[in-house]
Parts: sequence; structure tokens; C-alpha cells
Amino acid sequence: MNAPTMQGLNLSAPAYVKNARLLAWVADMAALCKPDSIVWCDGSQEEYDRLCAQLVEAGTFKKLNPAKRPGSFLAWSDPSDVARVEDRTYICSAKKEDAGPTNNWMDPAQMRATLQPLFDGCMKGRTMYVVPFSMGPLGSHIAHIGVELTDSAYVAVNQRLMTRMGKAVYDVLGVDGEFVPCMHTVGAPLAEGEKDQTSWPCNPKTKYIVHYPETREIWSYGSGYGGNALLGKKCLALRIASTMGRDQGWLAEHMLILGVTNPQGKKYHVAAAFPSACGKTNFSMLVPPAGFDGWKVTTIGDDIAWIKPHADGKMYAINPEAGYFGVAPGTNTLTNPNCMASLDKDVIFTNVALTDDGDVWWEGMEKDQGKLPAHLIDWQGKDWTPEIAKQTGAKAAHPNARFTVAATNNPALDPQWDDANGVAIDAFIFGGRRSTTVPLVTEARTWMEGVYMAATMGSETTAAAFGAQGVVRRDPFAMLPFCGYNMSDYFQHWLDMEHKLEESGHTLPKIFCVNWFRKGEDGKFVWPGYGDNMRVLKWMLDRIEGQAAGQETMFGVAPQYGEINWTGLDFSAEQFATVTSIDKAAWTEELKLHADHFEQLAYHLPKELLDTKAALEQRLAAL
Ligand code: SAT
Ligand code: MN
Repeated sequence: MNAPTMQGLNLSAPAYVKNARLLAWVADMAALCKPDSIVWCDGSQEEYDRLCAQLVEAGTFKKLNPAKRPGSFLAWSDPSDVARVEDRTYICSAKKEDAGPTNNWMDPAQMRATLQPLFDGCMKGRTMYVVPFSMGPLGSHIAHIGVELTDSAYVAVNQRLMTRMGKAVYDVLGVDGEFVPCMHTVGAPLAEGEKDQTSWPCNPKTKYIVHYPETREIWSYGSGYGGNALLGKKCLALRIASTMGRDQGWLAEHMLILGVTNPQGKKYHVAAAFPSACGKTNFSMLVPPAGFDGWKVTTIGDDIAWIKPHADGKMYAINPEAGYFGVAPGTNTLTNPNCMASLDKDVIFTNVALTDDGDVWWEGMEKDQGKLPAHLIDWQGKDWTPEIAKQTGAKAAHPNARFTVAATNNPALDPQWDDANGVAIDAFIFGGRRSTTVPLVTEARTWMEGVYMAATMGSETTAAAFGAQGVVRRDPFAMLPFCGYNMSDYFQHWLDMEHKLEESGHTLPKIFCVNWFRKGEDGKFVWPGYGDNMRVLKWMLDRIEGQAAGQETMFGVAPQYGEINWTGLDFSAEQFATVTSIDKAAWTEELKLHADHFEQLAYHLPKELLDTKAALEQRLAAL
């Protein structure tokens, strides 16, 4: 039999691809996008090496000095393509109300009509890679399969590190298994005979990151960077999965998952939500400080958790990802030694600086090296010296520069990280970046109060988010850019979880609210953070065990100074007071902002949140 072809394009799939819907979809998409060729990725090392070599050839990758950074590459993106684009991200549900006020929405038919001409011929002159991947352990009942069609080899190799990618996925998929179709193009077709003028093709003018929740499809146009292009991550594992979770009774959350084992060998699991670039990777790889001999923290995930209630009455979490796409600047052996060790080899760096000896550098590394490098090539390919930086403020690495690395590189990887059943969660933590108002840590007195804390969470914006920096924006559950449906319905889903779980007779995880980022009058962070966050984590475990009385505050139960293990840290009761104090005036303002926030979310807002707010106001008035 002849191989099926279309205008000279060979469509024949490897024999192990048997899924009828997939085969038909790839043929349809090839007809639409008109690539020059199709490559069916098998996920092998040989394929990875070949694609990396091609990327080096194309100038997209620089191979780093193998003596310094074996198996590693550096990519510099187009300066217009350096982060997620929230204003270009759409949830195209059939009804506008189902996307809610926090998402951009367009009628699905109108969006399809908008995208159709953009995708028509969008891969001309390029290769279409078929990238099959599993979010979650292969074959796990909690996992889901996606297939990304992309014209970016950079995306294909990143997906091999970030997901369980390759041939084995087709065994799980079988003849009629389900998958989430993920369409991706950099949106830069080449005319006949035309060569790329750039090593980072993208579309500087037009970008669309589109989700159709009802039909569970993702269409991404114009960007090659991070969450815009690695569609398993924010698009599938959060936006699409959150709607699956709503329909099927589980949770897809923007949470790290860590294991913490005490010296007696008892192990706990904690899931923690923080907005992008608030130190989730650091917290998930925490090294316990002095005074915590025999304690161990292990990483299950650094960004996303899928959590399902189980018949035994507990909530079990898996990390749908298999790698880390973390922020490089600020990472060093003081802030995150496990992460630095993870980056020794087999890493893809994006938008960090290149050293004269073929290694990488980013702001924060000088803390390890004791001095700034004398000369670098910055992320835009320009000369960088400490003098230039002083004069112009130029950063050697882009503030949202990233590393992509397989989880298996992490020396603190939890032995259960790939367990198909996940790990039982003992506590949820919610935290934003707030220089004032929100205390270091409090425990919610009830599930309801915890949902309130999470729903009203705010954070000062960072480089990962589009827009001004340092402004407080409400980021409920750290899900603002990632919830695939109406935020108030999502709050309701969390509230319903309590009743569902109570029916199966169990103890819900405790909920804590944290803020590592309070600043003193000198404008400096008061809490040392990083490894010292272990002190707060230990107090949480003591609360779980009923071993810390705490003290009531208007915003939950806080630790008493004497309940924290201070061994090895000089932190006075006065300093403790500056990070835990509840300022009546600040909270009066804060509650006004909660009122505005709830007003914006009024459609379907659970009434219990307003009742909880009224109770907080009463407590505040009594102070
Ligand atoms: O680019 S990602 O979306 O993967 C990272 C982030 O912005 O949180
Ligand atoms: Mn994230």
C-alpha cells in the first residue's frame, strides 16, 4: 500500500500509532497548516539529541561548554516573546458567564473564524512535530493524555523534559483512547525558498492562547515561550483540567507538592499555592536549616497539582508534570541548593546570560561566586559588564529567564513522585507576595475560612505577569490566570468539596495562609525565608498533631513566638511581631478591597464568602 500523501506531504504514521481520532486530526491539521513535513516524536534520547543538534544548527540553541554544563543548551528568545501573554489568553466557553469576569472571552464560533485564516498555511516551510504526552504517571487513573502539534522543535525538546513524552503514550491511548488536542504554531510561515531571518521565529504582532473548555481543545498562535507554547502546562494541566475537575469532582491547582519527614520517620504531604515567580520551586526543594537535624523535605511537584478525593476519605495529589520550568534569576546555592544541583547537566536555559567560558549566568549567582563576572553576553546578545550594568541598569538575564529540567535531576525528588495513586495531602498552604498587612502564617479555623483566605489572596505582581510590577492584584488561589471557568463557580467547587468529603467521613486537610514577604520600615524583607520557611512548616505540622496551642487572631490562628523552633536563627520577639502583627487600619483597607473583589465576582459568588467577610469585620471592629 502506498503511504497516504497530501500535496506531496507524507502523512503516514508509525505503525504503533493506532488511534483513529488522532490519525484523522493530524491529517486535518496538516491540511490546514500546510507544513513541509511531519515528524512523529517517539521521545527517544536519539531523537532529542537530533532535534537539539538541529536547533544548534538553526542558531536557536547554543551548546554550553560540556566541561561546565554537560548536555545543556541556551536559547535566547525574541525580545517580544518573553512571558505568558494574559491579555491574549482566551477561554471560549459557549456562554460568556462560564468564562467569568476574570477571563477574556470570545464566542467559540467567532474565535474559530478568527483563527481559521491565521492557521491556514501557518506552518509553511516548517516541520510539524506530533508530540504525544501524558500529564501524570503513564496509565495512572488520575492522568490525562495530550497531543501537541507544533512547528517548534524547541517546544518538542522542552516537552520531553516537562512531560512523559513519547511512544509509550500511544500504548495507553490505544485505538480509541481520549486525548486533549493541542495546536501550536509560532505563527511565522516561510515563503517558498525563504529562510528564517531570526533564531526565534514567532509572531511579534499577533498572539492567541485559546481554550475551548466544552470540546477540550487548545489553540496557541504566535508565541514560542513557556506556558504560551508548552501546552501541557498552564493550558492543559490548569485551564482545561480545572474544567474537567469541576465536571468530575476533583481539583486542578496551581500548587507545589512536597513531602516532609520528621526525625521519627513520620511523613506528611503539603500542597501549596503561590502566584507565578513567588518561590514555589524554592519551597518545594527546601533544605531544612540548623536546628532541624533529621528532618527531610522532598519534592513531588513544583507548580501544579491534580487532587482527587479517594474512597478512604483522603485527598490524593499527583504532579501532572515531569520537569521544572523555573525562574532562573535569584536562584543560587543559598536560596535553593537542590535546584542548583538539578541544573548541573541536561538543562535547557532560556534567556539567561552566556559566560566567556561557555556557561550560563543570571542575577543572583554573584552570591555564590562572591563577585560579578567581568564580562558576559546578555540575553539579547549584547556585551554586558558590571560597569555597563551600573550605568544602564541592564540585566544580564531577563527577569523571567527560565530553566527546563527533568524532575529526575532533582536530588530532593520524592520517591513517590511518580506514584500512580499520588500522595495523601495533610495541609494546603496559600500565600501571596505582600509587603504589608498579611501575617507570616495563620491557620484557618474552618474549611470555609480557608476558602475565604484563598479566594481573597492578593499578590504584588512580578515579571511573569503582564503589566506593571509591584501592584497588588487579587489572585484567588493563585489561579487568576489559570482557572478555565467562572471564578465564583470555582469557589463553589471548593466549598462543595468539604461536604462531599465529609459524607465519606474524613478529616479534611488543614488550610494555612502564609506571607514570606512582609517588609520593615527600611523597605527590607523581615523574614529570612527560603530554608527558614521550615520553621513555619514545622509549626503547621505541630498544629496537625495538636501540639501547638497557637493564638486566635481576627484572621485565623497564629503561632505564639515560643511555639516556633528558633535554633540557629537570631529572630527576636519584636521582629516576629513585625511579621505577624494585625494592623487595624491596614485591615480596614484590606477588607474594602475584598468587598471590591467580591463585587467584581458577584455572579454566582457563594453567599458564605460574604458571611465570612461580615464575621471578619466584626472581629476587626472588636480589636
Ligand atoms: O511560562 S509559564 O506559564 O510556564 C510560567 C509562569 O508564568 O508561571
Ligand atoms: Mn506557575
